[in-house]
Amino acid sequence: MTWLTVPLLLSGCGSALMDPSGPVGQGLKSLIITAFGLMLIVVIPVIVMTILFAWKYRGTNLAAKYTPNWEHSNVIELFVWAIPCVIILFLGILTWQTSHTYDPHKPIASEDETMTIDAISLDWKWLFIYPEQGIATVNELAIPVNTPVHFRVTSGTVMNSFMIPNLGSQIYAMAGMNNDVYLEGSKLGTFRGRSTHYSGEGFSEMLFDAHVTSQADFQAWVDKVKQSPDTMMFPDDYNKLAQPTIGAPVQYFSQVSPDFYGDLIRSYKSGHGGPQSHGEHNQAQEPSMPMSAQAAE
Ligand SMILES: [Cu+2]
Repeated sequence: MTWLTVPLLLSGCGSALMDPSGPVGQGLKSLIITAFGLMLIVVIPVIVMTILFAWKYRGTNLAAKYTPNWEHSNVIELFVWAIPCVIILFLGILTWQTSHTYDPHKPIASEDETMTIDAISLDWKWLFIYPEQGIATVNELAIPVNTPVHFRVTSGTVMNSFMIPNLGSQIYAMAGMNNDVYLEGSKLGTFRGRSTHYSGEGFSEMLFDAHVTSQADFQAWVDKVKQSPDTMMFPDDYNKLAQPTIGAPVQYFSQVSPDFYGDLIRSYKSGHGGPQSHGEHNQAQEPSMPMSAQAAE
């Protein structure tokens, strides 16, 4: 029974992870599978030997050699130390390299231009701002296929975590902070996105659909959003939207404030003297700098 349920459980929680739809997701999948295989090099022989030894040295097997004073074997020591050491070394190198290749803050190399989308977590919904298109949506995302997307991620409330499992890396959303993640969809389709960090009552319905569309369909979608009578101006429209709701419907906004994302982040800094007091970075456009880039400077 246990042996049957394990793969079922794995397939249940790993389906999106094991069925990636973008380059980041594919890289993470191959890391998981390679690491899993390497670890099985230790696990499988141990399981086999446990059964074999128990069988061979059972009390009723009078043919087995009885050596009550045996205590050391160089050959066994060599195997039980050398093989795991080599595997750990190899796993370490592989994980180090993959983690840096798929660093969430690292732009995706592509001939196509990277587009920017702001993802803002609220209680309990996602607000997406498209600064280049001048539109905003709640709980619905559309991105053109094979286009790298730079998600700037922040929160209007407590800490959340932005993730579209099919596309790859998750990243934390924190109020007053600018985090970012680069993702790309290489297959057409609709993928489930969510917060992966518990944030209270309405958390379980804090879900959105991410549509990876053709360029033409993306343009049609933008035009559709642009027909909405609603706007998303900071801070008035935002404050209304930010009221906690559970299971919020998809909403479209045909206009957004020019620097909505920057305004939202700066609103958290006013507590200690406004953006000017942040002089050590010397960045007028601070919110557009990812955390990693600030640290690197
Ligand atoms: Cu942070």
